[in-house]
Amino acid sequence: MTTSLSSYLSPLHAYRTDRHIVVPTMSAAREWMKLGTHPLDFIYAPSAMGQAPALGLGLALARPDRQVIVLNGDGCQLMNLGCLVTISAQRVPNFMLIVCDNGAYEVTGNQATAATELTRPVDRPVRFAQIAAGCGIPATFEFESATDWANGLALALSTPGPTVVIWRVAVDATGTVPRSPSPAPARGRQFASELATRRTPGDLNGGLRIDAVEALRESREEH
Ligand SMILES: Cc1ncc(C[n+]2csc(CCOP(=O)(O)OP(=O)(O)O)c2C)c(N)n1
Ligand SMILES: [Mg+2]
Repeated sequence: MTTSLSSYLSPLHAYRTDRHIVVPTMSAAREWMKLGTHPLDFIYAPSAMGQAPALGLGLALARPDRQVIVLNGDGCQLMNLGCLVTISAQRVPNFMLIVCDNGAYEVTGNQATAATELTRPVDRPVRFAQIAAGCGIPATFEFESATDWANGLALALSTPGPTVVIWRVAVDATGTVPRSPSPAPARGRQFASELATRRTPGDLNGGLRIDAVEALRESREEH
């Protein structure tokens, strides 16, 4: 696997607008911050592995007018596979979970996960996209290269979610722990204030319209 995380992040960073809330964690948080952050980013850099998708799900439920993109580590995903079941049950069309699958716990020193093919029987691979589909996630995508991702990004982001995207990413041997950009409580307040005051563009990606999102929310509330 030779595709760097930053080469996947760059086209997403260029594509994102005020319609998107981005919640990056672990090595993705570190690399996303290097590209420059947006007021509607929430850098999730505590040690609570596996909880970023739940934060993103809550944001997607609360703000159907925005599209929420969570950038999760594969190790974090393994620590909370059950979040996929909760996410699919909630029918959030405006939610995308991206799993940065580097096969390792990069930020703590590149220890191999139990899912990486390097340590597993070759005939017993772990496929996150299949796990997501088996948990009822309606849209799953897997990308092996940043070029494929750059070409497929618009389609993936305009497909009604919840969506799970897997990036097969090279591990960065020099990877370090992401630093929280500032104290989390202050950032939380600032983020909430931006969400409350920043104008939301009229539709999501020109495809997912607000009225459709509202209709889905109403049908969800009926269940
Ligand atoms: C329960 C628990 N075990 C271990 C840790 C230490 N820890 C913090 S981040 C991390 C690795 C995260 O790996 P991954 O989600 O794959 O992200 P990557 O670093 O590869 O981007 C580990 C093991 C922790 N925070 N919590
Ligand atoms: Mg990892």
